[in-house]
Amino acid sequence: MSIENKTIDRAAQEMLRRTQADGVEVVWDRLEAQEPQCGFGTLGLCCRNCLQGPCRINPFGKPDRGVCGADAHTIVARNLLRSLAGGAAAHVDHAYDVLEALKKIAEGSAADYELKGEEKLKAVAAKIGLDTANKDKNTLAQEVAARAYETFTSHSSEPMAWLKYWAPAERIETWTKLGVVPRNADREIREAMHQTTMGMDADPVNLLLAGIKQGIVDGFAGLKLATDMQDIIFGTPQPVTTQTNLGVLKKEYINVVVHGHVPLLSEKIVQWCRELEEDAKEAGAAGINVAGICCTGNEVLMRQGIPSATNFLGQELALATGAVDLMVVDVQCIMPSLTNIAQCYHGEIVTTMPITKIPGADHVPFSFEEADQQAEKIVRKAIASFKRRDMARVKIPDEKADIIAGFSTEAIVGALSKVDESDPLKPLVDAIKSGAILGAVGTVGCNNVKITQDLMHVEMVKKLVANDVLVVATGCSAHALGKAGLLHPNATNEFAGEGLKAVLTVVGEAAGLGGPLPPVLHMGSCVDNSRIGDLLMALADYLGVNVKDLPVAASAPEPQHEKALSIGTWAVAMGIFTHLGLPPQVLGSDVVAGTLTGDKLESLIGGKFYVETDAKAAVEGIIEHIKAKRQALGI
Ligand code: BF8
Ligand code: SF4
Repeated sequence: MSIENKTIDRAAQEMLRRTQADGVEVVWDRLEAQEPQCGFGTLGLCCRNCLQGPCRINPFGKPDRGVCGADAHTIVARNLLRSLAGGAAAHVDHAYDVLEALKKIAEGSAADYELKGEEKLKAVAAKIGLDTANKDKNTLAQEVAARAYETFTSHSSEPMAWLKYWAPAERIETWTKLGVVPRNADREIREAMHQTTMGMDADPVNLLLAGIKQGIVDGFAGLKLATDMQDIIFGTPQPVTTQTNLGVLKKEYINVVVHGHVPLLSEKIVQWCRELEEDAKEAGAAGINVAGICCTGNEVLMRQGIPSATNFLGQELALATGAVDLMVVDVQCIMPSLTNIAQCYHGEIVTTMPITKIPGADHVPFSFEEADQQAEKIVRKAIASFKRRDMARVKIPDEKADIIAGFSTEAIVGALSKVDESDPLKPLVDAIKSGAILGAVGTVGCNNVKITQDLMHVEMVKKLVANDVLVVATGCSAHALGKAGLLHPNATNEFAGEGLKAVLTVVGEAAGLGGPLPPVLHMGSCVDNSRIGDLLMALADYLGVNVKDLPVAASAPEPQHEKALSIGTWAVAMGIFTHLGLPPQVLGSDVVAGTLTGDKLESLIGGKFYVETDAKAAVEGIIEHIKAKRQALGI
């Protein structure tokens, strides 16, 4: 495969030429070594859920059952449910960590942090029915944390706490009818594991309903809870300008890269990189430069304007610059190969979490109680590592793009309020009604090595905005769009349709940008997809309709992680038409694939999956859906 077919990112292409010349193996090489990938696995038709297996089903004949008698539909549905539980578990565990942090900070046992998001704290407390008057922030935060913990500790059959507070009544009613309302996040994930063990559920439709429940668990006990807690601890993002791509690394500086997902550590690393600036200079560097990768990169980008180095598929290539002195990781989406690449080019890999260790990496255990001490230790390691760097081997691609990020729901409403202070959503809703904005699409999710890096994200979004569709983005999609210049106001003039351009210009100028807003609003990390949910719920509320009736869609053009599947399932459960640019491993069962993409699911829940691997066709399908929703609304 040519380098141009591996990635459209010019910085990544340059680094790939380097790794190829040096004979250093990276993710694309490992995919090639795996090919042809197992056909049974690709279709979801293998099962190793008990020791009588592994069993595999022949899609064209015999055997058509596993040893225990499970058929293709059971096996495919069971495998999918396990993946969805995996995705939900990742986000819920992340949320639980930041909830625990909030509690400790509020109680004073994590003294290295202070609560910066007082406004958010009050807004959340009011929404969940707490009396906010005359309480200091730490007392109020303890009360919020206690309520949030009920999401995990309730033993009743009531809807899960964080869902009960935030989900629209219409959704709870719909989910209740389908029997998919989660009660307790941990219990539901446990139940999914139980339900998929040998000799349990064999009914594919029942298993799929359980999968939808996992999506709802993820959306409320994962995404929403994590975002709320993080905003209370670190503040709600507001627009920031910064840069993205490997060109943000600086040769003369000590380069520290934060990678992973949870901002508890990365925020501290950013702080300590600033505090140890003088020590860095003493070591001969011009200073310390921090850059982010993946979603923890998005978190510090959104709140601190820290530049982002690259997205998922570029993580090894950042090390191939030879300029990364230290990469510190927390959880999720971290390639175990990083230590090999660092050995070839330079740089120390530091793991920090007890459930994410990598052989060859240095492990510095992270805790909220001693966060400053540990962050300082890690940054000092970076300074020591810089002294070992071979400057002759540093090769930083001269590629970076200017971006605006930080569009939390609050920031978007804030910008709109500059157009209409008393009724901020009105300008947006009017633009949608008049057709100046046809609809909105959230492009989210990953890179996947099976798809040319960033290509599907960028191609789809250029076509969407040209058709007057407003795009909001998170996760690695936002990184991809940033690298391609789409998170900058110039892209509005270059790519947006006339209607969209006019609206973005009015709002951008009113908000003091001196020009349009970018055509793509960067709303944050993957857990920040909850911000998109909040915005949609607010819009639906304003219009007096349900989220499922809005002219909107979601798209994960290049999904790779189980989290992308569980987020997508949450979107479908919210009633959203959800595009995937690559089919999940379910094609071995027409019952499963057909149900997930079928009209029956849409009639029951309002949303469904739409799989299309071609960018142009995918955009056509999405626009057709948006137009049908507009027609149904009579606009
Ligand atoms: O949580 S988009 S590759 S980094 S899983 Fe991973 Fe996918 Fe990137 Fe963020 Ni989300
Ligand atoms: Fe085979 Fe059934 Fe065991 Fe799966 S659960 S490995 S299909 S015997």
